[in-house]
Amino acid sequence: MALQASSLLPSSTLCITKEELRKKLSIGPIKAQTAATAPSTNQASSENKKTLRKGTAIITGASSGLGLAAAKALSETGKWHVIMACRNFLKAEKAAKSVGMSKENYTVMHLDLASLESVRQFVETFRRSERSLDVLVCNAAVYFPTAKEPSFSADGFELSVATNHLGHFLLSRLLLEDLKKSDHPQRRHIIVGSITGNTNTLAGNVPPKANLGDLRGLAGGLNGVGTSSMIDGGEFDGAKAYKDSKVCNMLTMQEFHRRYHEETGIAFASLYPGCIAETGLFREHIPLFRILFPPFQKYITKGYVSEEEAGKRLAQVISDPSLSKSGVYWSWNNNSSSFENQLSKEASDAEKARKLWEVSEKLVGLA
Ligand code: LMG
Ligand code: NDP
Ligand code: PMR
Repeated sequence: MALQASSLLPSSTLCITKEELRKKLSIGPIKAQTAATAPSTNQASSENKKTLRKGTAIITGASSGLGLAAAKALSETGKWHVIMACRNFLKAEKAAKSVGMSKENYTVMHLDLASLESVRQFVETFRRSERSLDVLVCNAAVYFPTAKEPSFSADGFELSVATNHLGHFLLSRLLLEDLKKSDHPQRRHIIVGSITGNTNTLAGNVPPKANLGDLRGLAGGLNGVGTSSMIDGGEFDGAKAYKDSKVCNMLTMQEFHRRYHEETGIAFASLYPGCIAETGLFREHIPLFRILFPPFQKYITKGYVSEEEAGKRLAQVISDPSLSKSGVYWSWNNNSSSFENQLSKEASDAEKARKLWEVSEKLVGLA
C-alpha cells in the first residue's frame, strides 16, 4: 500500500520521521479494509461482510477519559479499528499504549476541533487512508467552569461552544458523505450529550442552567466583539457555555436523524453515560471541587460511574446490535442497563434544532 506518510498528517502537526509516522499510524491493515469495501464487493451479502472485515470507528478526544475507555473497550473486541482523532498526537499514542491497546487496532490522527481548518484537514487525511467509515463518535469536549473571561478558537468563536459543538458540527457534516458509503451492518453517528444540559432533571437544574434562548449570540458569531460570546446573547459564564454546548450536541443529533436517517439508514444517537467524576473534564475546576465531586457523586447522588464502565456504555452504543435505534438519547440505570431517556423540552425542540443547524452551517462555512 503506497501511502504517503506525509499526507496523513497536517504539515503543522509534529516533527517526526516518515518511518516513525508510518509505524505510528499502523498502516498495515488498510489493505484488507480497502479490499472489503471496494465497489465490487458491494454485491456480496452484508451478512458475509460482517465476518469479512473490522469496522472503523472515529472517536474524537480519545486521548483520555470516556473516549479512551471506549477506544480500549472496542479494540479489545478485535472487531473494530479505532481512529483516535486527537489534538495531541503524542499524548494519544501514550494513552493508547498505557491502556494496552494493540497497534493493529488503532490509528492516531491529528484533529483540533478548535480550528475549522484542522477539521477539514483531518477529513482529508482520513480519506487518504482509504478506510471505510462505519461509526463516527463526537466525544471530545472542554469545560471552563472558573473562567472569568471567554477564550476563543482559531476562528474567533467562544472556545467551549467552538470545540464541543461547532467543530463537531463541521466534522459530522463532512463525514456524513463517508458514512453513507459504508456497507457495515452498524453504521452510526454518536454524539455525547449530558444530563447537565437537560433541565428536566435535578442535575440540569443546578445553576447556571442551559438555555440557548433565541440563538442571537450564536447568530452574531459568538466572538465577544460587539456581540455576545454566549449562544443566548447573555454574559459569559463558562459552566453555562458548556451546558449550552451539550444542548447543541443533543439537538444536532436529532436534526441529523430527521434529515438523514430515512434516506441513509444511518443511526443517529446521543447518550449520557453517567457521571464520570474523575476525568480530565474537570481539570480547570478548583482543587476542592475535584476532591469532593467524586465522593459526592458516588455516595450522595449515586450518579457516579467509573471511566471503564462508561467506556463500555459508549462502546455498546457504538456497536451493540440491540442499540441500533436512531433518534435516541441513551442513558443507564443503576444496574447498568440501557434505556431510551427523555430529553428536556429545549433539547428536544425541533424548531430550535433546525435553527441551530442553519446558524451553525453559516458559521462553519457550509452555507
Ligand atoms: C456554579 O456553582 C459555579 O458558580 C460555576 O462557576 C460553575 O462551577 C458551575 O455547574 C458548575 O457551578 C454551582 C453551585 C450552585 O453549586 C455548588 O458549588 C455546590 C456547592 C454547594 C454544596 C451543597 C451541599 C451539598 C451537600 C453535599 C456535601 C458533601 C459533598 C459536597 C460536594 C460538592 C461538590 C459539588 O449551587 C447552588 O446554587 C446550590 C443549590 C443547587 C440546588 C439545585 C437543585 C435545584 C432543584 C430544582 C428542582 C427542579 C426539579 C426538576 C424536576 C426533576 C424531575 C425528575
Ligand atoms: P476528558 O477531558 O477526559 O476528555 C476530553 C477529550 O477531548 C480529551 O481527549 C481532550 O484532549 C479532547 N479535546 C479537548 N479539546 C479538543 C480539541 N480542541 N480537539 C480535539 N480534542 C479535544 O473528559 P471526558 O472523558 O469526561 O469527556 C468526554 C465526553 O463526555 C465529553 O463530551 C463530555 O461532555 C461528556 N460527558 C462527561 C461526563 C463526565 O462526568 N465526565 C458526563 C457527561 C458527559 P486532550 O487529552 O488533548 O486534553
Ligand atoms: Mg452535578 C442528582 C444528581 C446529579 C447528577 C447525576 C449530577 C451529574 N449532578 C447531580 C446533582 C448535583 N450536582 C447537585 C444537587 C449539585 C449541587 C450541590 C451539583 C453540583 C454540581 C457542580 C458544581 N454538579 C456538577 C457541577 C459541575 O461543575 C459539573 C458540571 O456541571 O459540569 C458541566 C457537574 C456535574 N453534575 C453531574 C455531571 C454529570 C456533571 C458534569 C459533567 C457533565 O455534564 O458533563
